[in-house]
Amino acid sequence: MSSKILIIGACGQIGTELTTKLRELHGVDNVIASDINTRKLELVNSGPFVILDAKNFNAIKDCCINHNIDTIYLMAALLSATGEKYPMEAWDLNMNSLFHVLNLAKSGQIKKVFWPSSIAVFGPTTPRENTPQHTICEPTTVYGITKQVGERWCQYYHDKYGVDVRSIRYPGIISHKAMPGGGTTDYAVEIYHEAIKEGKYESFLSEDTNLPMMFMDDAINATTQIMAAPAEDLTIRSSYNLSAISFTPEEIADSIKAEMPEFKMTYKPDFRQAIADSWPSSIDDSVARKDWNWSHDFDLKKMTSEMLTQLKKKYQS
Ligand code: VAH
Repeated sequence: MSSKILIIGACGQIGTELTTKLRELHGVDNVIASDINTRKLELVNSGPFVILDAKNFNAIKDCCINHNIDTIYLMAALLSATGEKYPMEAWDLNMNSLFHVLNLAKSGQIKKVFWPSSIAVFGPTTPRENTPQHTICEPTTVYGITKQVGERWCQYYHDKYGVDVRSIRYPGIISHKAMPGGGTTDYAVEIYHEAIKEGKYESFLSEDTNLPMMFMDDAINATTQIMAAPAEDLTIRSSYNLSAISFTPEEIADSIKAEMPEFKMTYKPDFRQAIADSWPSSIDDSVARKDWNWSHDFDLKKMTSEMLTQLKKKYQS
């Protein structure tokens, strides 16, 4: 029997595309999308949608009971840049939403949980190149702290209560269907939109800031793959390292110039530079590749081609 799925934070950058994919896999009526408001009307009108506050335990529990939910994808969070502006709000949302979902799983109300972590769990003392699955994690952002502590709680609830929670340390994610919000890697999405609209972009990270990144299709595939994997194959219950490509603002600008020679790039680093400088530049995801056969599909050239093609349709139609 198909899962009955609740996506919390369905209107976000990942949630938007995850909702579409899960509805393709499980059937529209088996995937309840939810968010704190109805800011994405096309999502609200594309299938079952409920307004849900990720910080409200009773509201989440009632939703699970009313819709007979057995699986939750918890995608709501305040990201790295926003978390530095509103630290207590980031702690409240990122941590309490996780506790609510883990406790619903512990009580048996739901059977399976997906919770996204991030390369933001790493900090300036983490080995920067080919960062291993098990290493030093001393994050310097509130967002990174919530992800590091969240991973510990996921491991605890799995080991202590048998909760089937699965997690991925997403790198920066690039997509064209929904804008990211409040992230340090958002420049890698904004640049494509500005290239089409203005033919130029001013990067808030310096030209040589090398960060792990991934095209959305790869991120969505990884998410559905880990959730479909046999539980006995999963050796990591904190969160899996995941990697695809790493690039600098200069390299993504050059990939755009290869298709749009007139594109102009300038650099004006802001407060997000210090966040980016605390993160690794490449990730070792060999454990994910071994445990659940993960592999990425998009390199920088292929991603740029897809982004420019899709955004030209959006802005030039
Ligand atoms: C952010 N996009 O920039 C998120 C992500 C690795 C970065 O977690 O905060």
